[in-house]
Parts: sequence; C-alpha cells; structure tokens
Amino acid sequence: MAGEPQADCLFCKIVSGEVPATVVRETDTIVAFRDINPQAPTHILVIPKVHYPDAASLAAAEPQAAADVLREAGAVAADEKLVETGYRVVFNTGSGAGQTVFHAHAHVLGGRGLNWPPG
Ligand code: IU
Repeated sequence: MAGEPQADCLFCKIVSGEVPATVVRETDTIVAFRDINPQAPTHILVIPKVHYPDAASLAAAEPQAAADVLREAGAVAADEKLVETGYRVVFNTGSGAGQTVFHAHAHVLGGRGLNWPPG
C-alpha cells in the first residue's frame, strides 16, 4: 500500500531502527540523521517516515508529510546554526540527478560556501 515500509529500503530500516544512524531530530512524521558520506561540514538528511520514492510523489500523495519534511529541514538548519551563513535544501530526484536512495529525502547542506549552479 502507498506509504507503507518497504522491506528492501535502507531508509525504511533507519526509520524502524533496524539500521543505525546518527539521528539529530525525530518527530511523529520525520527522522533527521547525519549523512554517512557528508558533502559539507553539516550534511543532514530529513526523511519522512512514510515510504515514497521521491519528494514529488510524497508531496502528491501526502502533502502534509512533505510540508513536515520542509519545516523540519529548516529546524535542523537552525539547530546546526546555519541560518546566518546560509544553507541549501536539496531533493535529488531521479538517478540522472544523483538520486541513489529511492525513499524521499531532503539534504540539508551547510557550513561552507555553496556554489551555484550546482554540479
Ligand atoms: P541521494 O540524493 O539519493 O544520492 O542521497 C542519498 C544519501 O544517502 C547520500 O548522500 C548517501 O551518502 C546517504 N546514505 C547514508 O547516509 N547512509 C547510508 O547507509 C547510505 C546512504 I547506502
């Protein structure tokens, strides 16, 4: 059923606690944890507890959960003291854009200068 945990999904296993992660924030609807391969001094992933393959399908099916991810990405940035210097929230969508884990997630990146356009 849409949104249900998937047995072969790494991020569903982080949500359930089956796979460990360095969790920095958790609510009823999201988990935020440090990326295992950080691309910036601060690199945190904010994921919905429900399973959808990408941010667009999450927003289409469960807009409140998508809003929760965005709000909590901002809260994580504030907790990490990124607001003054600036930070980036990224949803890689599709393998051509670098998506490797097909459970919706926001990258929160900061702590260094971030170039535009991104690579
Ligand atoms: P992407 O947008 O799908 O490429 O992002 C997936 C991220 O998940 C990527 O930055 C990985 O470093 C990160 N990650 C992780 O934090 N822990 C893991 O066990 C695995 C991937 I596999």
